[in-house]
Amino acid sequence: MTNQATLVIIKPDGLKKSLTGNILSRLSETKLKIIGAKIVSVSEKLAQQHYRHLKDKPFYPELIKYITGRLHGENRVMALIYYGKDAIAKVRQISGATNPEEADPVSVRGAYGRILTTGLYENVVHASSDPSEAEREIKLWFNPDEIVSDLYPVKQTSLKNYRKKVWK
Ligand code: IDP
Ligand code: MG
Repeated sequence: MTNQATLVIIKPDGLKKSLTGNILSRLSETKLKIIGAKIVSVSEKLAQQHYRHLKDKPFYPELIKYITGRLHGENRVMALIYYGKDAIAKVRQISGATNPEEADPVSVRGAYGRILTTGLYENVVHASSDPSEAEREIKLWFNPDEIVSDLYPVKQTSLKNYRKKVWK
Protein backbone atom coordinates (compact mmCIF):
# COMPACT_ATOMS: atom_id res chain seq x y z
CA MET A 1 0.00 0.00 0.00
CA THR A 2 1.34 3.42 -0.94
CA ASN A 3 1.33 6.50 1.25
CA GLN A 4 -2.06 8.03 1.99
CA ALA A 5 -3.41 11.08 3.76
CA THR A 6 -6.43 10.99 6.04
CA LEU A 7 -8.46 13.60 7.89
CA VAL A 8 -9.03 13.29 11.62
CA ILE A 9 -11.36 15.55 13.53
CA ILE A 10 -11.46 15.56 17.30
CA LYS A 11 -15.14 16.39 17.74
CA PRO A 12 -16.54 18.86 20.31
CA ASP A 13 -17.09 16.15 22.98
CA GLY A 14 -13.39 15.29 22.72
CA LEU A 15 -12.40 18.89 23.44
CA LYS A 16 -15.08 19.36 26.11
CA LYS A 17 -13.86 16.24 27.95
CA SER A 18 -10.17 17.29 27.65
CA LEU A 19 -9.38 14.18 25.64
CA THR A 20 -7.20 15.85 23.01
CA GLY A 21 -3.91 14.62 24.52
CA ASN A 22 -5.19 11.07 25.03
CA ILE A 23 -6.44 10.86 21.45
CA LEU A 24 -3.22 12.26 19.96
CA SER A 25 -1.22 9.74 22.04
CA ARG A 26 -3.34 6.88 20.75
CA LEU A 27 -2.94 8.10 17.16
CA SER A 28 0.84 8.39 17.60
CA GLU A 29 0.92 4.58 17.91
CA THR A 30 0.36 4.52 14.13
CA LYS A 31 3.78 6.20 13.56
CA LEU A 32 2.09 8.30 10.87
CA LYS A 33 3.18 11.89 10.25
CA ILE A 34 0.98 14.87 11.15
CA ILE A 35 1.22 17.22 8.14
CA GLY A 36 -1.52 19.68 9.10
CA ALA A 37 -3.31 20.62 12.33
CA LYS A 38 -5.60 23.40 13.52
CA ILE A 39 -8.47 24.37 15.80
CA VAL A 40 -11.61 25.18 13.83
CA SER A 41 -14.90 26.78 14.73
CA VAL A 42 -17.23 24.77 12.49
CA SER A 43 -19.77 26.79 10.51
CA GLU A 44 -23.17 25.43 9.52
CA LYS A 45 -21.97 25.41 5.90
CA LEU A 46 -18.80 23.42 6.62
CA ALA A 47 -20.83 20.94 8.71
CA GLN A 48 -23.35 20.45 5.90
CA GLN A 49 -20.63 19.95 3.30
CA HIS A 50 -18.72 17.54 5.52
CA TYR A 51 -21.78 15.36 6.24
CA ARG A 52 -23.54 15.79 2.88
CA HIS A 53 -23.71 12.00 2.40
CA LEU A 54 -25.92 11.72 5.50
CA LYS A 55 -28.41 14.50 4.85
CA ASP A 56 -31.37 12.13 4.49
CA LYS A 57 -30.69 10.27 7.76
CA PRO A 58 -33.05 10.82 10.72
CA PHE A 59 -30.09 11.79 12.95
CA TYR A 60 -28.76 14.41 10.50
CA PRO A 61 -30.10 17.57 12.26
CA GLU A 62 -28.64 16.34 15.57
CA LEU A 63 -25.36 15.45 13.84
CA ILE A 64 -25.04 19.02 12.50
CA LYS A 65 -25.71 20.38 16.01
CA TYR A 66 -23.03 18.02 17.30
CA ILE A 67 -20.22 18.88 14.87
CA THR A 68 -20.90 22.64 15.02
CA GLY A 69 -20.56 22.39 18.82
CA ARG A 70 -24.11 23.46 19.63
CA LEU A 71 -24.74 20.21 21.55
CA HIS A 72 -21.80 20.80 23.87
CA GLY A 73 -21.62 24.59 24.14
CA GLU A 74 -18.16 24.21 22.61
CA ASN A 75 -17.28 26.02 19.39
CA ARG A 76 -14.05 24.16 18.67
CA VAL A 77 -12.92 21.02 16.96
CA MET A 78 -9.36 19.98 16.15
CA ALA A 79 -8.66 19.02 12.55
CA LEU A 80 -5.54 17.02 11.65
CA ILE A 81 -4.08 15.36 8.59
CA TYR A 82 -2.15 12.14 9.13
CA TYR A 83 0.09 10.88 6.35
CA GLY A 84 1.91 7.63 5.68
CA LYS A 85 1.59 3.99 4.72
CA ASP A 86 -1.95 2.67 5.00
CA ALA A 87 -2.96 5.81 6.93
CA ILE A 88 -6.72 5.46 6.42
CA ALA A 89 -7.02 1.93 7.78
CA LYS A 90 -4.56 2.56 10.63
CA VAL A 91 -6.48 5.59 11.87
CA ARG A 92 -9.88 3.89 11.46
CA GLN A 93 -8.56 0.92 13.46
CA ILE A 94 -7.54 3.06 16.44
CA SER A 95 -10.75 5.13 16.15
CA GLY A 96 -13.01 2.07 16.36
CA ALA A 97 -16.47 1.30 14.97
CA THR A 98 -18.98 4.11 14.30
CA ASN A 99 -21.33 2.86 17.04
CA PRO A 100 -19.39 3.35 20.31
CA GLU A 101 -21.26 0.46 21.95
CA GLU A 102 -20.02 -1.87 19.24
CA ALA A 103 -16.52 -0.40 19.06
CA ASP A 104 -13.57 -2.32 20.48
CA PRO A 105 -13.30 -1.12 24.11
CA VAL A 106 -9.64 -0.21 23.64
CA SER A 107 -10.39 1.95 20.60
CA VAL A 108 -10.93 5.71 21.03
CA ARG A 109 -14.65 5.44 20.35
CA GLY A 110 -15.00 2.32 22.50
CA ALA A 111 -13.22 3.97 25.42
CA TYR A 112 -14.70 7.47 25.25
CA GLY A 113 -17.85 7.40 23.10
CA ARG A 114 -21.48 7.02 24.12
CA ILE A 115 -24.94 6.95 22.60
CA LEU A 116 -27.09 9.94 23.51
CA THR A 117 -30.72 9.47 24.56
CA THR A 118 -31.64 11.03 21.19
CA GLY A 119 -29.88 8.07 19.54
CA LEU A 120 -26.93 10.04 18.17
CA TYR A 121 -23.55 8.34 18.34
CA GLU A 122 -21.33 10.76 20.25
CA ASN A 123 -18.10 9.13 19.19
CA VAL A 124 -15.30 11.64 19.84
CA VAL A 125 -13.47 11.45 16.52
CA HIS A 126 -14.01 11.57 12.80
CA ALA A 127 -11.69 9.61 10.49
CA SER A 128 -11.89 9.47 6.68
CA SER A 129 -13.07 6.11 5.43
CA ASP A 130 -11.51 5.81 1.95
CA PRO A 131 -9.03 7.66 -0.30
CA SER A 132 -11.60 9.66 -2.29
CA GLU A 133 -13.42 10.72 0.88
CA ALA A 134 -10.07 11.66 2.44
CA GLU A 135 -9.17 13.88 -0.53
CA ARG A 136 -12.58 15.57 -0.56
CA GLU A 137 -12.48 16.18 3.19
CA ILE A 138 -8.88 17.41 3.31
CA LYS A 139 -9.61 19.92 0.54
CA LEU A 140 -12.75 21.01 2.39
CA TRP A 141 -11.01 21.57 5.76
CA PHE A 142 -7.53 22.75 4.73
CA ASN A 143 -5.99 25.21 2.27
CA PRO A 144 -2.79 24.12 0.51
CA ASP A 145 -0.65 26.58 2.52
CA GLU A 146 -1.82 25.01 5.80
CA ILE A 147 -0.30 21.65 4.90
CA VAL A 148 3.40 20.85 5.09
CA SER A 149 3.60 19.31 1.60
CA ASP A 150 1.80 19.56 -1.73
CA LEU A 151 -0.53 16.63 -1.20
CA TYR A 152 -2.64 17.36 -4.27
CA PRO A 153 -1.95 19.49 -7.36
CA VAL A 154 -2.10 23.23 -6.68
CA LYS A 155 -2.31 26.32 -8.85
CA GLN A 156 -1.24 29.91 -8.24
CA THR A 157 -3.95 32.55 -8.15
CA SER A 158 -4.03 36.25 -7.33
CA LEU A 159 -7.15 37.55 -5.67
CA LYS A 160 -8.48 41.04 -6.34
CA ASN A 161 -9.91 42.99 -3.39
CA TYR A 162 -9.07 40.10 -1.08
CA ARG A 163 -9.75 41.12 2.52
CA LYS A 164 -7.85 39.49 5.32
CA LYS A 165 -7.39 40.12 9.06
CA VAL A 166 -3.86 41.12 10.11
CA TRP A 167 -2.51 42.10 13.56
CA LYS A 168 -2.96 45.80 14.40
P1 IDP B 1 -18.02 7.27 10.53
O1 IDP B 1 -17.86 8.54 11.35
O2 IDP B 1 -17.63 6.03 11.31
O3 IDP B 1 -17.34 7.34 9.19
P2 IDP B 1 -20.55 7.86 9.20
O4 IDP B 1 -21.51 6.87 8.67
O5 IDP B 1 -19.74 8.66 8.23
O6 IDP B 1 -19.60 7.09 10.24
O7 IDP B 1 -21.38 8.84 10.14
C1 IDP B 1 -20.89 10.09 10.56
C2 IDP B 1 -21.25 10.30 12.02
O8 IDP B 1 -22.69 10.29 12.18
C3 IDP B 1 -20.78 9.19 12.96
O9 IDP B 1 -19.43 9.34 13.35
C4 IDP B 1 -21.74 9.33 14.13
O10 IDP B 1 -21.40 10.45 14.97
C5 IDP B 1 -23.06 9.65 13.41
N1 IDP B 1 -23.83 8.44 13.08
C6 IDP B 1 -23.60 7.59 12.04
N2 IDP B 1 -24.51 6.60 11.99
C7 IDP B 1 -25.35 6.82 13.02
C8 IDP B 1 -26.53 6.12 13.49
O11 IDP B 1 -26.97 5.10 12.94
N3 IDP B 1 -27.15 6.64 14.60
C9 IDP B 1 -26.69 7.77 15.22
N4 IDP B 1 -25.60 8.45 14.82
C10 IDP B 1 -24.93 8.00 13.73
MG1 MG C 1 -17.73 8.65 7.62
